[in-house]
Amino acid sequence: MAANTYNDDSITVLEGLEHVRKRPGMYIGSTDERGLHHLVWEIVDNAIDEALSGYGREIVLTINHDNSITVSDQGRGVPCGKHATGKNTMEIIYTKLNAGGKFGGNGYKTSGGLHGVGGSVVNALSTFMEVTSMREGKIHRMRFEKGGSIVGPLEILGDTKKTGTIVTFKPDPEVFSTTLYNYETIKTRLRESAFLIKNLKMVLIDKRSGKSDTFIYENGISEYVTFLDANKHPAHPVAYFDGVYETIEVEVALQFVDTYSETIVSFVNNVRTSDGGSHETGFKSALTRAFNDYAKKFNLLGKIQALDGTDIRAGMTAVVSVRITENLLEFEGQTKGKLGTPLAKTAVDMVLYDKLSFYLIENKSLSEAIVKKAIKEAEAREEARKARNQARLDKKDKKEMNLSTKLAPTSEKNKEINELYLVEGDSAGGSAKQGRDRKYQAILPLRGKVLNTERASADAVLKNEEIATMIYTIGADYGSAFDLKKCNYKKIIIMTDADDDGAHIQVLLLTFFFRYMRPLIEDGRVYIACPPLFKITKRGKKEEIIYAWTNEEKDQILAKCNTQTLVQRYKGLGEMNAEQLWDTTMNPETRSLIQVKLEDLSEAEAEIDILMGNDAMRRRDWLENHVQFTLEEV
Ligand code: 28G
Repeated sequence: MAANTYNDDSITVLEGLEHVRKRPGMYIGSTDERGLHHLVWEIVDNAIDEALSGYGREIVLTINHDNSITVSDQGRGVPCGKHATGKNTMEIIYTKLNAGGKFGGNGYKTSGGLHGVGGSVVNALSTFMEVTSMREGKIHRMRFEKGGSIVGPLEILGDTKKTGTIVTFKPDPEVFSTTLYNYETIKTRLRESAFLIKNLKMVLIDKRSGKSDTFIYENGISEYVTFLDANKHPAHPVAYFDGVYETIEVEVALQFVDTYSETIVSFVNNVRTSDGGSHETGFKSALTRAFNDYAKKFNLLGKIQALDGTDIRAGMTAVVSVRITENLLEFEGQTKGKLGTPLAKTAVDMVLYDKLSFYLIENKSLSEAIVKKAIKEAEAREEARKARNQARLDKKDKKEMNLSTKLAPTSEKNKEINELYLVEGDSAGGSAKQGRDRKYQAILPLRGKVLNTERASADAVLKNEEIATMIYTIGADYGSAFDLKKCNYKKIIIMTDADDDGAHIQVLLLTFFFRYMRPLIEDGRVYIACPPLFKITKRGKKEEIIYAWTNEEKDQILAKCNTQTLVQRYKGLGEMNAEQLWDTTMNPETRSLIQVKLEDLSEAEAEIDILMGNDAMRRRDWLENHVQFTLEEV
């Protein structure tokens, strides 16, 4: 029987794959949702590599009913001839670690070289994997089960004129904490690849829901910038620059819009560098130099010495993509999301400076407008700095910026436990002030809508009273000067009504923290309070009050009640008295808090401005997809 002939071989082969199953983290980072999706990226990257080598322009990814994944490409087909070892090459590629899939030795055609582990790792972590290779006129197929065991020899299924590879795999539930694939996650990634590789067609099909999307971009990263700037008002068509320095290929697309925030998304070999690195440094350097040289040349600076990079970049969206040969690749940082390669700085700087300088002269009115905006930003910063100094002086005078009327501070100073509640509305703020534990809970009521910091200039943001108060009470400055160590609070808790307005206020505050105090979010200090939706009063000898946070919970409670009950639906925090607010929402023993985490900060960065348009539904969607709400473990 065929299975027997394969048994001996599979034992030796499995030594490698067994290690993958024992220590999956070493190969795919984690075994949670992220690791689960990592399997998909590995297989898709192989298909992309084949396309980058010049074979096939279309990749189709199907999420099957059973959460297995099928990827197909139109490349040359995985080789399946006899390997030097006597086995067929396909078997080697999918059962030996680091063999095949990724093409070594032919320059920068790998997708990142970060996790280049490929098909065998995916095989090791799957309940089954099936590889079909169409080449040399035949359809070849091989199937593996339960972590890469060979079920039978390579089969020839028939003849074909096509070429390409089809891989299907099903992640092993014994390995992963979840095996449910997320359509949006895969969609975002495929779209990103399509943006990065001009004319690469990416098709996504979800058999579970019937959803489907196709991505193909003739103009690559220029269209990426257009996508990121949807809903904004561009000051000019996207500018695109490319060139090669030594062996490094550089592509930059950028656009200035009517808002003030800065978005830079960077890539190395089509892999996102979420912490930037030398290529981003080179980009910023070229931009600052080109604009300053231009401004000096045309006498636009006036009293100012030089423009600051951050001021120039206000309202700029840019995508920077470089391709580097494997021998030059260096990554830094804990998550290896930062490019180290020093030559990449020089490359981007050199390529961009010349071309951008030329562009600025060719587009004088635009260049002048950006320089003027940057000068205004610089002046605003200077004003804000003066205002801060003044505030410090005022504080010495015990005037405390007339904050004392609004902020109810904690009675004890303890950065390690103190909490700041940001409360929607004055009336809820009043209850919160009464109900709180004043030792360590501070209350700041917010009047009306919070300023949309995405749409406002740094100047306007800092002049806004609510925001100035927040910056002041948090006490750790903001922007590049933000210093987490100085933060006065361990937890910053957003407490709003559980309605649309409340959700809007949450997003506005998160946007502010994201743009001006990002380390707060990264450090997990930002929370959302969860007020209950229902108050159930049980009538009887002794009246008893029970709270419910969801409809289901309410129904369960009512089903268990045999006495007369009164159900009250809370419309807002204002309907709760101080004691109720403490019991349900502020008492650490009974409250539930949602910790705000951003799964992928650069993704959030790119989309937060789309989000800040006027569509409440899209905002909700975004929040649900991108902000991980994790219930605090008490
Ligand atoms: C559909 C999902 C994922 C792939 C290929 C094509 C070749 C290949 C893949 O070769 C072994 C090692 C270095 C050459 C290469 C075919 C050359 C000639 C290939 C994929 C052989 C790997 N003919 N397509 N691997 N190399 N698609 N899609 O995995 O020397 S993997």
